[in-house]
Amino acid sequence: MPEPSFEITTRRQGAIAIIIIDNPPVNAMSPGVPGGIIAALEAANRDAGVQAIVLMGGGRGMIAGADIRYQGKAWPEGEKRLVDLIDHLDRNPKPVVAALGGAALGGGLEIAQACNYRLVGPQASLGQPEVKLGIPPGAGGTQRLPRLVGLEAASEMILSGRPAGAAEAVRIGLADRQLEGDFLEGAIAFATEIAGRSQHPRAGDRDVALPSPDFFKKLKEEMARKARGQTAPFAAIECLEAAVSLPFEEGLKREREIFERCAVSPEARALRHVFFAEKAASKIEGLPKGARPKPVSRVGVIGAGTMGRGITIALLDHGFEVWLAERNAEALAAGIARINEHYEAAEKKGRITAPEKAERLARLHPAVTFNELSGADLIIEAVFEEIDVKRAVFAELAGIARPDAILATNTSYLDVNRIAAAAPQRRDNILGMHFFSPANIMRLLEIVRADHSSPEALLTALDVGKRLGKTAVVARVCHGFIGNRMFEYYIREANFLVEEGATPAQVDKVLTRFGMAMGPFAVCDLAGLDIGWARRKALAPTRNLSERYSTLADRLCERGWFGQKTGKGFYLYEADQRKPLPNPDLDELISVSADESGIARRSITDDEILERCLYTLINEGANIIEEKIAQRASDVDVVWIHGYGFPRHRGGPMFWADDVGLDRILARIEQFNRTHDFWEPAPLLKRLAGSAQSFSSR
Ligand code: ZOZ
Ligand code: NAD
Repeated sequence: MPEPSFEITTRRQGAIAIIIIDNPPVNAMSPGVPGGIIAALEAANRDAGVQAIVLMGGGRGMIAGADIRYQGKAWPEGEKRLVDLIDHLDRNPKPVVAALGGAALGGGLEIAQACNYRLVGPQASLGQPEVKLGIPPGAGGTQRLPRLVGLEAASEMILSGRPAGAAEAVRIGLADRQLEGDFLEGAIAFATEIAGRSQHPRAGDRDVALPSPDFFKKLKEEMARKARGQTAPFAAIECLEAAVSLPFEEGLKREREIFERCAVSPEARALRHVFFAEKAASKIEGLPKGARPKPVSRVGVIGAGTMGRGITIALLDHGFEVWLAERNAEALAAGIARINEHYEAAEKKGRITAPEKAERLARLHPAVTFNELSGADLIIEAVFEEIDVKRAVFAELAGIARPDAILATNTSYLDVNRIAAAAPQRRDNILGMHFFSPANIMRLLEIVRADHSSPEALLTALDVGKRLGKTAVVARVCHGFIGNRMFEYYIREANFLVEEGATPAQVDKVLTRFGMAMGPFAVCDLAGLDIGWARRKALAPTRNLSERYSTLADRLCERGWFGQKTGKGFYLYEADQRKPLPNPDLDELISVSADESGIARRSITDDEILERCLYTLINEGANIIEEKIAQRASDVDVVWIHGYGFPRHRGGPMFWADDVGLDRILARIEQFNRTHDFWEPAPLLKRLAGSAQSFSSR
């Protein structure tokens, strides 16, 4: 861990001492910082000329809370902690004003709550995001926040982790005032105004009222639905109950006990891992120091199908100017009409206003020919998943696009190097930008680094992804990149299990109970079974015939059962309904498929389902890491959390594998391999398990 280099400085203006916390980049409470602030407070208390103290973050004005790198780890012996600072603030003899110009999160907001007054600047963002890290607030947040803003508002903030902006903070009583103009001057003026008062408010002196007798019961029911499988939200509710049932000091003690229990939980470790994994994902190895993204404001999108429309909406929602092209005028008009419908519906639901809708649509330009894309900084292709169609599009673009424009393909599986080779003179500026469906909603963006993709092209794609609010992960070229390549093994295993005796409903139940957003069969029905069928047919000539293959999904497609879109797939769907019902005709197909493969069907345990579906995922993840398709094991975790609904609180498949133990996973895979003879353990998994290492070391 790098040595923290922080500075706590005190300035004086008249009777006001201003303590500034500088611990770049986010002014977290690293070792030394709480102690430094306590020392500065004590010095200001000793100074007879000081009547009030302003406490604020330096730089962008943040106080980002605890240093997450130290959570769950030993704190340096003898070093003051965040809670010591908060205890100190709570009984500081001179009034303290927290001046919050930027984010005050977690422990940062708890510091502010222990101050007598809170001021916010227009950029302030005040939140208790701890449940997102698997812990309840642990430095008084669950006891002080309800006393400041009421139990309802406090519960909402603590259980959702959603930060409040400046205006909301003032409205709910979390902040005393929003400052306009010079922030420091405003804070000093406020401190001067309150300095002479004989009494200063203290959160702990207030009472907490219970909004209704069944308030906590309802909250627990709501969390049981929203936070399936997680413990931190329930721990936070326990703390909030203490705020109502116990005196303030007792409540603080109770909160601390609960916090300490949670800080070392598997959930907290997993969520901390994901926090840092997401930050790491945006770092590309081996780029020259001076490389910079190119500016992008005008984007061309080719193909107005499912993905092209979603990508266009995402771009319009985030301020880009978009030229949308299709293969003919009808397809273009149909695509534009669907985008209009999307915004109409969004307006009707109150998600956007009429002027916002008009402004977004004004930035959408139908491009009747590709020539109209000649001014674009970036062009994203989302045409049919056929290599020749895509290569023809890129060859045509080569003669039209600006020489420095970045050209991206949204292909799900195809070889981006072959696509780039269709425009060889531009191959440096070509890469994959693999969005997930629905592209305006799903957070994952796989950036596919082709052999010749330049640093600028990669950084531009990353920058655009960030501006779209996506979590981007860089992958190298292979069939299906990181996510879809692993998904194929996962689905294949789910099909094998059904052939052997499980039901789709049983498989889906086991995986959703584990925490997956949806089960594999429900996902296939949603995506459309025809998509996988088309790919299997295309790959049939090169398929290794010695490998086990389930014909089940093909049989469904042969009957025209494509899932939700046809009302029938692994499940049955009533008109306009998404609720999966049992498909009574499925059993027969399963039997035929099993008979043909010579499989005697048996009863399969939930444990076997979970192990086989997830271990095959992990096994392929290991191959992807070994082949350097993913830069690091944690990138695989980020892909699965943001693209495939893997439960965040389990840290992603590779983190979870480390937790289960790689030796155990290897032993089970070897056992399955003997029984079913279908997949080989990955060499990397064998090596790591054999040397008691983990994926986290990669
Ligand atoms: O970084 C954004 C953010 O939201 N950070 C997380 C803030 C958060 O979750 N704070 C709560 C922490 S938990 C807590 O405070 C409660 C607690 O433990 C109570 C303890 C009680 C003890 C009881 C004992 C019995 C933020 C909005 C702040 C800034 O966003 P930006 O987009 O401007 O910057 P990023 O996200 O790119 O971050 C820049 C670098 O800073 C690192 N970082 C951020 N927050 C951190 C942190 N490192 C340590 N601790 C934090 N809290 C971040 O990883 C990134 O690092 P690099 O290396 O990638 O540059
Ligand atoms: P789609 O069939 O819904 O849309 C493709 C569109 O491209 C059609 O509107 C078609 O008219 C248009 N088109 C075809 N050839 C064209 C050409 N030469 N010039 C201009 N337009 C042309 O397909 P989709 O689901 O949107 O998939 C598009 C791409 O995105 C594929 O590469 C696919 O693998 C990928 N993708 C799809 C999903 C998904 O879930 N649907 C997810 C991620 C990536």
